[in-house]
Parts: sequence; C-alpha cells; structure tokens
Amino acid sequence: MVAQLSDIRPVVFGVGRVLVVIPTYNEADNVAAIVRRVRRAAPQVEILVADDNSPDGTGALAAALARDDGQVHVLHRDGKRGLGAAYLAGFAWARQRGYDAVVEMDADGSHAPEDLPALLRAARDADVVIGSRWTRGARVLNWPLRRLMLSRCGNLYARLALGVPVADATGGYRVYRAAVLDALDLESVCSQGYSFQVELSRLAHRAGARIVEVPITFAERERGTSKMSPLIVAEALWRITGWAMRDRRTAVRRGWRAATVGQARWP
Ligand SMILES: Nc1nc2c(ncn2[C@@H]2O[C@H](COP(=O)(O)OP(=O)(O)OP(=O)(O)O)[C@@H](O)[C@H]2O)c(=O)[nH]1
Ligand SMILES: [Mg+2]
Repeated sequence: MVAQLSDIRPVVFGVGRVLVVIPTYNEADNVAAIVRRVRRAAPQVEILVADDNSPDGTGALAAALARDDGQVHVLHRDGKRGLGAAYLAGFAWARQRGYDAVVEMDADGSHAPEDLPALLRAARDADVVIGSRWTRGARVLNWPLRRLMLSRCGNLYARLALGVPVADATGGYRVYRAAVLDALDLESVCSQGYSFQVELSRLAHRAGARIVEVPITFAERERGTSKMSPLIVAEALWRITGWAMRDRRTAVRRGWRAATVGQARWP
C-alpha cells in the first residue's frame, strides 16, 4: 500500500508533529521576524499565526508569509477578543488537524525561538513544559523593575493562593502535549488576558499533568506596542482570588463529607 502524504508524521524532537501558535494583535513590525526565527531554530515545526483582525495589517503580512511557506498558516479572527480566546482557537485548530504538541509563543520576540528545541526536548517526558523566567539558569533582559515586581508578585500570589507548584505560572512560552489538551476542560476557560496562563496551569495541575519548567532567556519587546494594561492585571487578581475561594470551598465540602462518613484524617 502506498502511504499518503498526510500519513507521514515527521517526529520532531520525539514529540511528533508540532504547531507553534503565535497570537497577534498589531504586530506588523514583528510577525515576519518571529516566523523567520522559528523556522530557523526548529525547521520541522509548523506555525499558526492567530490574528484578531489587527488594524495595522498583521493578518495580511502573515497571509503573505503563509503563501510562500507551506509550514506557515494563518487563522484570521473577526476582532480583538483577547489572548486567551486566540489561544483556544489555535488549540482547536491544532487538534482538528492531529498535531501532537502545541506551543504558545508571543510575537514580540520576548520568547526566543532559539529556546524552542530545549522546550520540545523536555516535552518528551512531560505533559506541559513552561519556558520559565523564574527557575535557576533563566535570564530576564531589559525589563523595568515595575514589570519584574509584577511578575514576581503575581507568581507568588498564584502559587500561594492556588497551590500550583510552578515558579512561572504566568509565563506564556509553553508546550502542551495533545493528550493533556484533550484532558482539560477548555470549554470552562474564561480568562482573556494573561490570567489565561494561570488558569491553564491550575487546570493542568488539577488534572495530574506532569509540568516541567525549562529556564529561558526572556527579553523585553523591542518593537510594537504592549497590550498589557491595568485591566489585564485586575483580571488576573480577581480570577486567581475567585479560583482560590472556590478551591477552598471544595476542599471544605470534601473534608465535611469525609468526616460525616468517618473518613476524616484530622484529629
Ligand atoms: N490574537 C490576539 N493576540 C493578542 C491579543 N492581545 C495580545 N495579543 C498577542 O499576545 C502576545 C503577548 O502580548 P504582549 O502585548 O506582548 O503582552 P505582554 O507580553 O504581557 O506585554 P509586553 O511586556 O509589553 O510584551 C503578543 O503576540 C500580542 O500580539 C488579542 O486580543 N488577540
Ligand atoms: Mg510581550
């Protein structure tokens, strides 16, 4: 029997077919460079640019890149609906097409494509790999003190409030194996901004996923404008607090139920 082209599944770094999802909103200055760097750093992977109808024409630039390169794809979305929604659409796109692993990567160069091979190698023995800014060996370049503090405090709060055992729960440079995406209740995900990363960390941890952190070199964006806003910070604070309260209520209910059937562990 002759194999169809679609049957051939290149094994990349031992994790199968990989799709790098790059959400974009007004990244015309960055999109070509990031695609080029990913293609150079990991030539076997494919790329999906998930553009929210950027007014600066990022979608059209990505479409031109896709025309020239069969490993580059574009998902044109109606309008700005947040990073979380763009990633969920990218995950669904990947799962419909049978990719074995999905990578999250920002378009602005903060997530160095040159670190991608290390993340993919780590994914051989993990369900989720987080490119971490806050583990030994990581470097954060050119970030103002205000952003460093925000990231450190946000991570501390997420870890204490939710018990998620990772140093960089807000980090957005990640690999998800397909099986773990299938195991998570992605329909329940409601975050729009970067609390999306915390929400997925929490879901993956609760699902028993093997989460591994790999140190990265993270650099401040050099071109284009940040979409980070006080609203995004407020969303993260408010959602983390809500999940923590829900987790406590569930733990108390479970303890109460166990106690009433004589299985309580506490004295
Ligand atoms: N599709 C889509 N992409 C978005 C949206 N908001 C942000 N992005 C993209 O998500 C990535 C991260 O956004 P950034 O603005 O870099 O946010 P940040 O990294 O927290 O902030 P900076 O420190 O300024 O880099 C970038 O590639 C953005 O273009 C959105 O609403 N839709
Ligand atoms: Mg950024």
